Amino acid sequence: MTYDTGNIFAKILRGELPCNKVYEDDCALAFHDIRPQAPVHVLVIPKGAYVSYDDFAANAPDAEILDFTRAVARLTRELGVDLDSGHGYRAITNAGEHGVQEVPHFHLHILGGRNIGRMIDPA
Ligand code: DGP
Repeated sequence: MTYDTGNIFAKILRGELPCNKVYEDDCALAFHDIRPQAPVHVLVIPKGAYVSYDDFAANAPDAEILDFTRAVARLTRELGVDLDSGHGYRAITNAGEHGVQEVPHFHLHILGGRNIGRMIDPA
């Protein structure tokens, strides 16, 4: 799947649209989800142009995957949802049609601040 440079998160990365930023480093940006589904609902995205987790996992250079993963750990600690200082969280990424992905730039949802409940709606 070709990366669409006009997607909303690409515009946020270019500074063309605002976001409520909570974390940024060389490889990643994290900001509050516009439609929060938990007290903590933050999206973390790589700065590289990847359509989905599937694209990122298959095609990103090793260093980018490592840096992104470490950025997630720093973010969860800053958010206070990590297992040392907090009560945990759920990390979700939606990919493609069956994953019901809305924005075609890879993003990880970090959900916490309460017990998140069942993993998926069984319906
Ligand atoms: P999904 O692609 O299905 O994983 O969901 C995309 C998420 O992105 C959804 O929870 C709402 C959020 N979102 C969509 N547009 C914006 C936006 O412009 N700003 C922010 N902060 N979040 C957005």
